[in-house]
Amino acid sequence: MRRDLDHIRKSGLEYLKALYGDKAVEHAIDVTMRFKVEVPGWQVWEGFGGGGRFEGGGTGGAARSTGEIASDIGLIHRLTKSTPTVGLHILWFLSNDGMNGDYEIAKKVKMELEANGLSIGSISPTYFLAGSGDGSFSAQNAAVRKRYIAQTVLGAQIAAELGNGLLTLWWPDGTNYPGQRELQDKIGLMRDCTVEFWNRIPDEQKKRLDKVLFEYKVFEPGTYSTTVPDWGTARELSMLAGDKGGVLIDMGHHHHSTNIEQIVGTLIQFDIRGGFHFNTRYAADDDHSVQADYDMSKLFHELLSGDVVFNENPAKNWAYALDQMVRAEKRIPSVLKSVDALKRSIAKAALCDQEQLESYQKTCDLIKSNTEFERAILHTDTTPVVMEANVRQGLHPVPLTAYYESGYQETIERIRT
Ligand code: AFD
Ligand code: MN
Ligand code: MN
Repeated sequence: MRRDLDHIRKSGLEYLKALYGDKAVEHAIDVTMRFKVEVPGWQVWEGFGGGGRFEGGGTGGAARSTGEIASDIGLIHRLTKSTPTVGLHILWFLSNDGMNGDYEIAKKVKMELEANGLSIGSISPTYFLAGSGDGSFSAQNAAVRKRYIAQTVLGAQIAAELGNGLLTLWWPDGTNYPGQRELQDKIGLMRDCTVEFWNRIPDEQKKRLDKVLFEYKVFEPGTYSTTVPDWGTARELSMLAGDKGGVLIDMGHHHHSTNIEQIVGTLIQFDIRGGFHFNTRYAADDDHSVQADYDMSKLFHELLSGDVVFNENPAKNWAYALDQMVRAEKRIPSVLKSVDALKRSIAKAALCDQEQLESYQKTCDLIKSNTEFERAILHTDTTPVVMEANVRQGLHPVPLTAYYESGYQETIERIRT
């Protein structure tokens, strides 16, 4: 039965206005229309042998080239008006030999993206792949460290001159056994290489960089130790990158019980530049598409109340990107689902009656505070807000439906064999 989407949208908005008032609903619609999220190229990429970034055998239709990546994400942006930038991994997309990055290729990819209404987003040096068996910045072999430092300096140049000034750094460095390497040597080398790459970036490029975000991960691939395992280590390293250094929070990179919104609040209160890689993680890495769960809307409560999403000073705004890639799922639908989930979540946070909440907090009445917080951030279905935001932007109320009806998936599965 084809649902009457207009009736659902209009009656749903009436319900929400009864709950929160016209002004709050209009604010939530506005916030939902304005929110933008980067889609890194690997979200739609077939990867090595057609699967995830680490394995083969993925579903049909995944993009095989940067041109196809640009075409796929360009369609996602046309369907959502929420994904104008594309993140690029240097050795995956900007390299001829898988060992060194190539500025000329970056210029070509920039044109491919622009031809699809997109622009370059974050630049990620690739510290894994061939030659990183003993680590990258923490490798014992100076020639290995030198190669990765050079790639990072190139990444900064591409980010500054061709991109939006965003350089995002994640290292696989770690160990699998006690005694495999001296732990202090590894973090010491990481520190020294960070100082060296930052010193080698020309001042002109440093000025044009927006953020250099240091991503942490509690484990994987290292199972005994990870050299950058938490936000504290990431923060220490980021302070070596002058006033551009910050911390990148990847949802899937924490122990399950970690209170991530506490990390967000701390970074905001200490005025530390930040960014997100959004996904859902049930177990380990190779993260799944985003779900509009309580965690996600609690995060947006911190981000909106900390004014790091739509701050008038762009330097204060955090960088927002997806980071997911499960080989078993069709790529474009999983990204459209994630964009929808993020919009639902920010809309919940935007509906929260902060004034009422703070009045309860002042009385130290735990249940009143918690139930007021939950009213918007846990219990409210913001489908009508997202549908209205889409319709006002001239989009199909449900972009995923529009995609399925477009026939694009059948086409790419047919031609990308
Ligand atoms: C892996 C890492 C990290 C990184 C991503 C792209 O865990 O999340 O951001 O690959 O390099 O998922
Ligand atoms: Mn990540
Ligand atoms: Mn990850």
